[in-house]
Amino acid sequence: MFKKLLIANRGEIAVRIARACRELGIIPVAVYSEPDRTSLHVRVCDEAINIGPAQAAESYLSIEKIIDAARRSGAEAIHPGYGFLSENPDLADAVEEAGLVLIGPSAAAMRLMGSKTSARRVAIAAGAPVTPGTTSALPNAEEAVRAASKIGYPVMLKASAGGGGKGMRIVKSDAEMGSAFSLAGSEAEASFKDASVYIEKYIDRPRHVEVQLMGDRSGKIVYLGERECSLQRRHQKVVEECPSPVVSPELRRRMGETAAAIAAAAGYWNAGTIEFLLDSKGDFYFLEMNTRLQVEHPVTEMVVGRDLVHEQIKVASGEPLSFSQSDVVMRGAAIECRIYAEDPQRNFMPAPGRITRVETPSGPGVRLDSGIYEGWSVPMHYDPLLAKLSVWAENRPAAVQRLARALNECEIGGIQTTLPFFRTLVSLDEFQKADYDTGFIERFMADSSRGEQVDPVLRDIVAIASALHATDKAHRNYAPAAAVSESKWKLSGRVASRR
Ligand code: MV4
Repeated sequence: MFKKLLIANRGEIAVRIARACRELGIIPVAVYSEPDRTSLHVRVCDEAINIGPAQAAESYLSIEKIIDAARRSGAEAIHPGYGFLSENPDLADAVEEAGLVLIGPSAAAMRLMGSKTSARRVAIAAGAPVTPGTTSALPNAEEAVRAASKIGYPVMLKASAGGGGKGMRIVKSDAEMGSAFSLAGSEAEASFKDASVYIEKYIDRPRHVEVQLMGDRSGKIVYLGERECSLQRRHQKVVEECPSPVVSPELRRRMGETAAAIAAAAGYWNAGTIEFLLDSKGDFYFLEMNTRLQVEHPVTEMVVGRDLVHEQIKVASGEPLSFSQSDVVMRGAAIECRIYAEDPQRNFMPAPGRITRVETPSGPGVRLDSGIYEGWSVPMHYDPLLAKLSVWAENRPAAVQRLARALNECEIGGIQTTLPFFRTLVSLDEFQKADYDTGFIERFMADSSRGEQVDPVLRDIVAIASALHATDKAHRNYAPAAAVSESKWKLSGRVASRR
């Protein structure tokens, strides 16, 4: 096993990986950009290496700086987390070149699944259902019209290099194709430096259901159930659940076996996810593969009772998977909320700033993966994910109740967060009945009679309470000087009686 591991990431996921390192007896090494000098992930690691300025391109996205940091620290392995370099095959190549180990799949598997068109070819070869469409880029709009006539409108143009909904256009008729083709192409070029687009049949109001996989270097692949990720806003997941409330044991087995076959065809090892679209008839289609650990992995961990980061590290070091398909047992239900420094009342605008108060939820079935602390300032340079609140219970209704309880225990003061939005969301009939698709949040927020249920009064109360708390604490810190003749016991008794 590795003695030292470099975490090429920041925030809550870097803290999460450091925890796994501790549990495996591995020394975690942090990297940080200038504004992250005081970040939590730096505090929880044994060593921390400055890798440059705020701009990610010159720090967290610099392969050279990451490899150099690993060399200088003497780390033998690099965990890229999610985002940043996590799905960059050039990092995988550079890591190998440097004689280090990537906690991730091979560069070849990343390349194969990184292109949406080549991933579709792999899925088809594995016998997986894919949406009707092309498996290579279209040369021009005329070819797109020809392909659409075979598929039938509506269709979707997608960037071959895509992901995150960029370079994507719905096309409803021949007449729309010309402009949609050039718009999708230029958006793809701007986002991915690759203008190529392909075409797919459009699936109306799908659910997004993804299968978690783990594979080892011997080629063994195991699926660990699915996650329901349909609650999204502008292609950002907001809430994730395990299991999906709409997937039967039979459908789970079919999706799981399909996902494992796709990963096997790609020569995949490490944690990975196969995303599917699930239509209203219950048919599913391969969408894409994520060749990394995902943000929402905690809900799977809670339901299957296994630590995916432990497994990732063990598999990367050459150990076989510690369990088989028949060992995977799903129990209960888990739900995760992504707490962002964003203002739900202002169209989820990023809201960086100083955090003056943190009250963390706990108790039975509650897990908090956080990258913040009281007094820390959220930098404006990065994704504003602060923490993930996940709950587990015996069944979904109990998990929803527990989530409502845990959300009410949770306070983050000084900045706006998405917490008030979640408190409203859990109270909604549609959420309690799991009656939602990928368009639910946009429709809900656009409906002014409902979007305003995200309580602005509650928001102000939280702001006032935080300010009072900060003042009160400042006084308490100076109090001992005035109470110098009193015993600590009396003082603590007075504090207690004040509550
Ligand atoms: C689709 C689709 C409908 N039909 N493909 C969005 C992100 C990108 N990874 C793929 N996406 C979609 N692809 C076909 N053929 C609808 C979406 C989609 C979506 C998918 C999952 C979760 C949220 C979504 C929100 C809007 C559109």
